[in-house]
Amino acid sequence: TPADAWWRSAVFYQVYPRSFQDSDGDGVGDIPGILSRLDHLQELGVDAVWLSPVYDSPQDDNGYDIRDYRAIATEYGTLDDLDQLIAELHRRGMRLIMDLVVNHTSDEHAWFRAALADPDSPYRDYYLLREGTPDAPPNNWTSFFSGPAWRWFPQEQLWAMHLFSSRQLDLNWEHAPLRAEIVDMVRWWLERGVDGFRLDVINYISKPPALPDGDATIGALMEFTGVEHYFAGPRLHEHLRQLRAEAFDPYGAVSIGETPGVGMQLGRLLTGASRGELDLVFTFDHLDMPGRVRFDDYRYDLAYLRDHVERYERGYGSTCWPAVFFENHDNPRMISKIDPRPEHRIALGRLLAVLTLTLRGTPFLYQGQELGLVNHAFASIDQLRDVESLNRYALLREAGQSDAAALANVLAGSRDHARVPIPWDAGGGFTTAQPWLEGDAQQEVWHAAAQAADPASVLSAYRALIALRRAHPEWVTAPIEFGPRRRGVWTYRRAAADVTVEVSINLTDRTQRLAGEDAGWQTVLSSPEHRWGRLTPYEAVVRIRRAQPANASAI
Ligand code: TEU
Repeated sequence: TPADAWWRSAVFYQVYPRSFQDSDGDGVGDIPGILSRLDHLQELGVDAVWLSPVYDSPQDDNGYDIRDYRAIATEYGTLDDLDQLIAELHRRGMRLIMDLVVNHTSDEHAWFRAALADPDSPYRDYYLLREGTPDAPPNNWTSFFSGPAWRWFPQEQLWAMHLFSSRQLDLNWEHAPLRAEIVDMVRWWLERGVDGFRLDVINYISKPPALPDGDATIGALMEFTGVEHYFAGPRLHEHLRQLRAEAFDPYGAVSIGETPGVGMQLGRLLTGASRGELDLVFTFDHLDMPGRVRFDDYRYDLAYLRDHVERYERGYGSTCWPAVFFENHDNPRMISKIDPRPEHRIALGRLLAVLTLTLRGTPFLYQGQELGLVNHAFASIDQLRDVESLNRYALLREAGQSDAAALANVLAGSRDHARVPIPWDAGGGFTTAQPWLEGDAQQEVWHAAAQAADPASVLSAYRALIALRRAHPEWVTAPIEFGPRRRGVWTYRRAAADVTVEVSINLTDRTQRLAGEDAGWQTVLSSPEHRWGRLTPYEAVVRIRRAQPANASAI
C-alpha cells in the first residue's frame, strides 16, 4: 500500500444504477443512462465511480443477489455497454470500481441450482447446506432481513443458510474450489479494465464449520443472533490475503471492504499497510449514535460525530487511511437524521460536503448527496420496494403492531429513502415512464439543473470543495490537527508545506461565536450571510492560507 496510491486522494462517487438515469423508458435506471450523465460527474470533479451491482440477477435485493457474475442484467444493459462505460470513464480521466458480492449468490445462480439438483454434485460444498427436519433449523442465527437465517428446501430435505434474504444463499468459503472460482471471476473483470472493487459484507465470509449457536444477548440490539461467529470469522484474514495476492495485486486493483461492525481495532488489522488484506474499509459506527439503531426515530447529534472522529484519529494509526462517508444505498439521508427542518437543509447539505471532503481519508459521495437530498415522505407501505423494509413491516404486523406504528418504525430506517430516483431537472428527468420507486414532488426545486446554476447551492459547495482538493493536492494527504474543544463548535486544520486549510463548523442549530484571526486567510466556502466572528446554525466555513508554515497552536 504505497503512501501515494491514487485512491488516497481520489474522490469516489457511488452510483446506484437502478435510480440514477433511465435511458429506455422502462422506469429503471441503466448503464446507457449512466453514460448520458457522465458530464455531471465530470463537472462535479470526482475521480472514481463505484457502481453498485449491475450483474444478471432476479433483483430480489436490487442486484445484491447475483445469478451470473459474468453477465449484465438485461434491464441495465449489456456487457458492451459496460465496456463502453469503462472506456468512457477512462477517457475522461476517471476510474471505475464495481461491487463484489461474494458472501452469497442468488438462489437462481447455476451453482445453487446444481447443488440442489444432485446430492452428488460438487456444488453442494459451495454453499452452507445442512440435512435435517423442517421444524429445527441447524442453529439459531437470524437473518439481517428478519426471521431465521435458514431456508428449508422440502424436496431435498435440506436447510440452506442465508444471512440476508431467503433468496441470497451464503457461500462456503472454507471450500478451496469455491475460493478459486471467485479469484477467477475477479481476474476476469480486472482483465476488462475495472480498477478495483467494493467488497460487499466481506468480513462475513468466514464461518466456523460447526456453525455453533449464537449468544442471543450479543446480537440483541438489532436481533442479529449469531453475529459473533462470522463478523470476523476464523479464516477471514487468510481468505482476504489469498484474494489480494491472487486476484487484486497482479492488477494493482483497489480493494474497499464493506465491513459492518468491525470497529477500529479490527479495521486496523484489515487495512494495515503490511497486512496484505484490504486498502480501505467502510465502518459504520459513526452513522448512528451509541445505543441507537437505524430504525430508531431520533435526532443525530453532530457533537457525537466530532467525538467519534477525534477518537479514530487518535487510535487508527498513521498507516491506516480512513474511508469518509455519510451516505450510501443502505441508509436514510444524513440531513434528515441530523435535523429534518427544511430551513436547515442547505446549511446541513453544505456542512456534510465540508466534512466529507476535508476530513482525513478518502471521500465517498453517494448519488444525490451532492444535491442535498433528504428522506422521502412515503405515505404507505405499498410505496416501498426494499426487501428489508417489506420483511420488517410484515414481522412487526405479525407481532401485533398497528399499520401506523409498523410503518413509522420502517420509515425511520428504510433504505428506500436513499433509492428514490435522482431529480435531474424540473420535469424529473430520470425517466419518461412510471419510476420503479416513486420520486419526490418536493424535490422539484432541488433538482440538479437548478443547483448547477446557483452558486449558493449544495451542488456548488461540492464542486468548490473538490476543486480546492485538485488545486492544492498536498493538504489532502496531510495530517489533521484539531482546534481546542468548544461546545457546539468544531475546528480543525489540514496543514501542508505551502497551504493550510482550516475548517470551522457549527454543530448546533444556534448561532455560535467564533474566535481567531482573519488576516492572511481566504474564505473558500461559507453561508452566503457569513460574517467572520460568528457561525450561523450548522454553518461550515472553509478558509485557506497560502505559503505560510503550519502553526497548529494558533487555531
Ligand atoms: O449491506 C450489508 C449490510 O450490512 C446492511 O445492508 C445491513 O442490512 C445492515 O448493516 C444491517 O444493519 C450490503 C449491501 O450494501 C446491501 O445493499 C445488501 O442488501 C447486503 O449487503 C446483502 O448483499
